[in-house]
Amino acid sequence: MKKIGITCYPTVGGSGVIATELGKLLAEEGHEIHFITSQVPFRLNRIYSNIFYHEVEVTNYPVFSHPPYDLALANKMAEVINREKLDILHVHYAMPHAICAILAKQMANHDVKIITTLHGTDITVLGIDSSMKNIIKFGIEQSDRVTTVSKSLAEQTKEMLSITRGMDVLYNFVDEREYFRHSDQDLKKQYHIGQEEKVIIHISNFRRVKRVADVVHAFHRIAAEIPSKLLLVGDGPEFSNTYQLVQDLGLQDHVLFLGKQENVSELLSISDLKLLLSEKESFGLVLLEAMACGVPCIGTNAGGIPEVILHGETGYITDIGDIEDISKKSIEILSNKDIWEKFSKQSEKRVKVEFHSQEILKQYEALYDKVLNNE
Ligand code: GMT
Repeated sequence: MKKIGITCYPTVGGSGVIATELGKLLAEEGHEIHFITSQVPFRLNRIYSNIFYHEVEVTNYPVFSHPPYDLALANKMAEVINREKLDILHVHYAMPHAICAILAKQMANHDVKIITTLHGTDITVLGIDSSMKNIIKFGIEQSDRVTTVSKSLAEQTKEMLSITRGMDVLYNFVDEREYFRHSDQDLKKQYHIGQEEKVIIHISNFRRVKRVADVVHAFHRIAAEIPSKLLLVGDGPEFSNTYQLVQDLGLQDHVLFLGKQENVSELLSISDLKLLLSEKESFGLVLLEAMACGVPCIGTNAGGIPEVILHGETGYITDIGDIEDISKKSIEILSNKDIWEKFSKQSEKRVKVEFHSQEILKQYEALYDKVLNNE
């Protein structure tokens, strides 16, 4: 049994999901888990006797122009390392969590190993910002171990920040108890979608990098050929522009804006195709969620997406922004029952074989053993 501290952004998409689900799986294996975050992670939805939560409280005095979250976090980390005698502090995101962990390690009087998992945005967005580059590099170099969620992210990190140290690639995973194809098709009726209509789904935080407009443009062409509906799940900065585009293209009766949703496996289970057309995507956890529910995916040739979708086996990879190719390939999958069934089955199988949660859990546990044995 190990004592493991976990810090993540508790409300942010994929990285928060992976950090919390990993904490839950580790707790189920008997480890003692201490979440050190600003809010209870949103996926921590039940009581575990060996999961503890330590809230980072940020006090804002009038003399500070910005609340000192980073320092409050480092202080809390040091407090928890000392009091709970943590073996490992596993932080998700270099910025600022790895930096805070390094500071906390220096403040604490109990030895702890720091593991940093890179999820993407701190490298692909902040890594370009010269005011941040050096501190991100410092966080990566000073961590005891660094993991990335795809080979592509490891390569990009090395290239952009001139990192020479080794990094382990540990892929995203899903909880198979939640993500499987539910057979109840009643939801389709509830959304007034005809049984014969095809359902295309996109799930994201509607950031610019997700290129949701491409999803709508591709759907415009698909809907001209195949009776279908588009489910847009999530919310974010590009929501209003997307809404306007749907009106401008006259697609309002075919596009359902569902906002943020919790039980996406039920929505995925009524879906026939998933589109993720991002220009930056270190892995694409939403693809794995779809594949686990037997949904073929079309994704762009960006970041780690080609490590998740096998072109011509579980779905297709297209060039970023190539609407013609995306719609052509979508129509092929949706109109050919044999192709759809083959891709659907192979997607489910791929998730079970390559990304099984127990397998990824084993890889993290092996990494913890190595770091504690100074290997
Ligand atoms: O995709 C986002 O904008 C959210 C972001 C996050 O920080 O939670 O997701 C990142 O981490 C996920 C979990 O490792 C990956 O599956 C996503 O691909 C990655 N997002 C990007 O690289 C844009």
